[in-house]
Amino acid sequence: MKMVRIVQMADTHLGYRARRGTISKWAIQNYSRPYEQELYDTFLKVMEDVSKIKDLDFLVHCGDMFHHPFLYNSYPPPEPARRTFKEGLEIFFRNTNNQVPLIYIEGNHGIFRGYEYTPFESHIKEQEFPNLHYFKERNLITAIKEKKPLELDFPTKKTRFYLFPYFEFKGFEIYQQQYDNWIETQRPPKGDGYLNIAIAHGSAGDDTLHNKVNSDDLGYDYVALGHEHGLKMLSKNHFYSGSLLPLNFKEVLEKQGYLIVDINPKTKSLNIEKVFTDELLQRTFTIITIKVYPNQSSIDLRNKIINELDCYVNDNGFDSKTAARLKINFSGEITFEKNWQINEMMSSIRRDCFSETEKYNILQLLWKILDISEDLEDDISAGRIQDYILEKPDAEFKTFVNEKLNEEQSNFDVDKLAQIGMRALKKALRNIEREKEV
Ligand SMILES: [Mn+2]
Repeated sequence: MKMVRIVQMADTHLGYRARRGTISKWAIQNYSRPYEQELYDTFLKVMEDVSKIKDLDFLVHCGDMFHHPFLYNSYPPPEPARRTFKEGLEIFFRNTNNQVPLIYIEGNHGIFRGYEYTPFESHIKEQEFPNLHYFKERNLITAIKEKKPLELDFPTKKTRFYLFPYFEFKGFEIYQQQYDNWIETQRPPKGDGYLNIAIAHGSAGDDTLHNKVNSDDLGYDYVALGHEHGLKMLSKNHFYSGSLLPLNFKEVLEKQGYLIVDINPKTKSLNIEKVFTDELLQRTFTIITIKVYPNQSSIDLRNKIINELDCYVNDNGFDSKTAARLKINFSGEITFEKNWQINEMMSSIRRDCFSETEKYNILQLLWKILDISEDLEDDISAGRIQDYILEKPDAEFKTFVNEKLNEEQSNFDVDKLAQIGMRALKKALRNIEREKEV
């Protein structure tokens, strides 16, 4: 029995540039920054490699092709990002002779909010790529309005895709209800011999993935996910492929890559091969830990830091292709004075590194000061904050709302209001957690 073979990739974030604490150097003068260029190179290599995979039936990209625009930043992707994207498509379709469909759903990055026009459309014409199947937020909204599924059928391969472009359906009650109703149209028919595959951009972690997609509720044979940047298995048939390379220091601790998914159309059994593209990284991208002691002299501490950075001294000096991205975590017992001293010292060391480009091969140098005493009290997890501030946030909030409404003698649905309040609280707690993550 011939397997159906799908390659899953996601979160390419073309146009991403490492900014904070980076040296002011280009990869190509006035064109691309060093890490930005490395992402382009990696993407093109991956498109080349993937297009040569034998017996490939589908290439699926689960969203966030471009990094910009994002949220309230409405700048389009930089020109090199759009060029790279187009080149990637050309490589793929040329090498596959236009025979392999590329299915793309939009994520939360690289979209002009509130506009129907997308960066995809601003750079390529759909008719140039007859086997590109592109689903944007607008397609989803139309499907919801018309109460129709958003799906793509390939009868000759007996394979059907259900598309879930990114959508903040939880932002407003009215959306959530409509989405809840609509999602039932995304339930595959039973026993028609098709493989049913979902493609979604979102995550349960930030409430952007519907519970029915996150679970086995709808009975898909495979769920290809984007949004989380680490390659990971969520369940036996739910996978994030992750980005191609880590973008920030948090992501350095994860793996990234793409997945070659083989599905047996009869038994629906899966065989999943992970291809780790983070191993293609040309530069050191790492977190260094330095322990600080209470009565350590500043000369001693300075030497320790310089010692670490000496690993990145290069005979040829700065090289945009291999220059390191470094973050130093200072831990130990750090007094207020020491804290100030470290900041001062690191600023001057970074200045030196960045001005001695004939010596240091460093692209980015960041630091973070973790105080031991802070570590002890730093567990601002949702659970903890609820413990400290409110014992039973929902009940106490309900009492509070009830009292207020009684005072005003107004007549609202207390349960509804309490629900809204709890949602606001949870959102606030998530924001606290996110701020911690840098
Ligand atoms: Mn995303």
